[in-house]
Amino acid sequence: MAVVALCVGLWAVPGQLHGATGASPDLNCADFGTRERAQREFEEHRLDVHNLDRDGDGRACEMNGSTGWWVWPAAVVGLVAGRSAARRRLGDYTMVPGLEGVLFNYRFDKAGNADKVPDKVNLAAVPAALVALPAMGLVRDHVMPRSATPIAVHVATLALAGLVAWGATNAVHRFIGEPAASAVEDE
Ligand SMILES: [Ca+2]
Repeated sequence: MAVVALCVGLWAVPGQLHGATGASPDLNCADFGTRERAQREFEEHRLDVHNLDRDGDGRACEMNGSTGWWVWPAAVVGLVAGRSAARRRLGDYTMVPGLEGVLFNYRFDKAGNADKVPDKVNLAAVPAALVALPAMGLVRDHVMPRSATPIAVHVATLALAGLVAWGATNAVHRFIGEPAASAVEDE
């Protein structure tokens, strides 16, 4: 018991000293999951108080992982998956498996012939998902924990984009309506 109390005491005292002096806790590159988050911390202080930029080139924790442009494809996959799941639930169309079902719908004319048409909404998701880059930058730097890794940011991107697409598809269906059975599987 005494040993535990001593350990807790030794661990707690430095924290209390920090609190007493009002200084922020010392941070190292290992405390940051991404170099972008470390960069934001670095830029918040005029001096490099945490010594995150040892070579002094203005870039913090270069050895840390980066979320980079991978947020973009993660958002595209999330948007398409969320929309597809919602449309499947709404019964708008029969899913065509694979990439073909993502890129194309099948529409029947009066004679009953199937017409393959590009899915413009899914195609529009590719440039639209660029919005996720600044948006997820804000989420990563202001909402997620400091230690969130690039994988965690990408999973969050996928989930958020999926939820947005799911909600938007259901809202469009409710307020505007989509053509019923606009696409069915090609026979
Ligand atoms: Ca540096």
